[in-house]
Amino acid sequence: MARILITSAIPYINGIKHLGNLVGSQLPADLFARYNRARGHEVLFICATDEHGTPAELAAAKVGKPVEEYCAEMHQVQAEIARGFRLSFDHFGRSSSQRNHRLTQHFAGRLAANGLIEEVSEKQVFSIDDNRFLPDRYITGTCPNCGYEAARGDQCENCTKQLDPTDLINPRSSISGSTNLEVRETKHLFLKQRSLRDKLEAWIDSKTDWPILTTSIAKKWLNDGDGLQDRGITRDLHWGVPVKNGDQDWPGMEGKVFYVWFDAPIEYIAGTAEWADAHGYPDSAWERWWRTDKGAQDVRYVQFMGKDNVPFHTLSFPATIMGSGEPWKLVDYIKSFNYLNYDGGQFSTSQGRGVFMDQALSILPADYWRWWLLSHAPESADSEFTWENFQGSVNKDLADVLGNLVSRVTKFATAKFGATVPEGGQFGPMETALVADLGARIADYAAMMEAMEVRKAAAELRAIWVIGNEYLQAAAPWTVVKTDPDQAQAMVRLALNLIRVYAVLSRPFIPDAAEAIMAAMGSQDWTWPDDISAAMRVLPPDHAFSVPENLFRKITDEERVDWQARFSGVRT
Ligand code: B3M
Ligand code: ZN
Repeated sequence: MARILITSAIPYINGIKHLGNLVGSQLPADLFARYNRARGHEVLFICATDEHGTPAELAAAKVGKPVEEYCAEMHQVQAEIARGFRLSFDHFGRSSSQRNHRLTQHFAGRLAANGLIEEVSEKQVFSIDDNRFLPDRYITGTCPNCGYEAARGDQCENCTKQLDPTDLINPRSSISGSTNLEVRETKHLFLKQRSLRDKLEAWIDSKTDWPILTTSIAKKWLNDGDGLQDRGITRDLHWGVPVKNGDQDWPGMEGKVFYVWFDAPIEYIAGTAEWADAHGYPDSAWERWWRTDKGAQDVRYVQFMGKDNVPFHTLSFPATIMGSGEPWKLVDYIKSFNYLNYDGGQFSTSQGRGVFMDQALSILPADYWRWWLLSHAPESADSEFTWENFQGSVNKDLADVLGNLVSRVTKFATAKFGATVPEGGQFGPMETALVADLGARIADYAAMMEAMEVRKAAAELRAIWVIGNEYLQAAAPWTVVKTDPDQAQAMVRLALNLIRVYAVLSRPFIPDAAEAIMAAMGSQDWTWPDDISAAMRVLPPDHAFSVPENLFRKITDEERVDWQARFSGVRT
């Protein structure tokens, strides 16, 4: 039994995530967690909401709520939707927790003690009417290059020129529109990542088994242009982790907070501590996952994220960990994803384009989405959601292949032999061949799951469903029953056992359907079919089963057209 720590990138608090966010981190992480639990490993799966930063402050202001209250509410909303998608987090924490405050301050203190923090004075735009410093992208003005009037302080959207806020003509605050701005001097802490560059490079080079998507992004940031830059880890904001050196005040840093990307990954650790607190466990319970001096040397730690998050996880967060000089666990494997596009364009949170997690659940059960998203995960390249493709996959894979097999077998068996597993006959050559084929395919499926090849694993699972259908087609118990009822009984007995095995194998992808199938089989035996011959005899003669109701329904053309229209515009 191995010990596996799994984290998913923690979603921002402001707003509900779309399906592209889901398939790029939380959902494949859940698949991997469920698979490893099914194999009997000790799994800890941690996620959280990422609550700090200007977007959270502004979203709260927009709805007229104190930011603490807004975050508490949105955390509940996101937790509820995660439950709806059956994301099996052991803990869904909050980066605003006291645990994260203390750990973030602790790490900053360690980095300072190790000479890795520099205090830098900068000039930044201050909005007198908003009474705050403005991050570059919250300053709007006319582009000096193309004359576009709504250019942002970091970049002009129109001509793509990178800008400095002081380049803008007629600059104004994007928050209030106020032009009452001035440039003020402010002091910030910088993490001297540059001095950790060689160590980081050696570490990344040692990860020869990582996906190319992950290492290529890391390498690009290590080597491009001037190479790895030192990084400001504090901000002039009100909402965040107050800047402290461990539990001591940091002179000159009063009223400032840590940058959201400094504290967010630390929440992986803090979230694990929150998990222990929630269960009343001592600190040793979470430290054995994170401290290599306290048990975590045996842990395999895997992270899941979209490609835009890779630099922070391959460079910045490891720099924090390494720079602390303490024996914290570094990630062992980073599974990253490309983007999922939506019907000819991009999903966009800011523009409300695409299907969002709450909307998805309001029209169809979680399993339908889980199956489509995972079987089309954007691994080797970006992938695209279209309603036609979604309808096709759900109707074929789930309804025609899996659902149809289950209902056909259980209905036929009930009609001919009653609602218990029939006892007659012996397995013949056809059954022996199926069992052998299954054994080989289950091994392939397991290998793909272990390698986190999500699409290939889905394809293997589908192939396992298909060979069951092919067997039934060839064996044709509904014909055989007329001439050799004993033989038909043996076929049905095998098929019922096959259905239970399908429940076990399919559960990481489609947990609700798998549980419904298992319940219909009158079993709770979720043992992985390592010994496939034995697995095909788990339901003995006379064992009672039932016909599961409405496992999957088909998506009609009418629905498809309706949804396509409904989700074509912009969410308000
Ligand atoms: N919240 C960005 C995102 O949701 C960010 C991830 C943090 S992971 C520590 O894509
Ligand atoms: Zn421009």
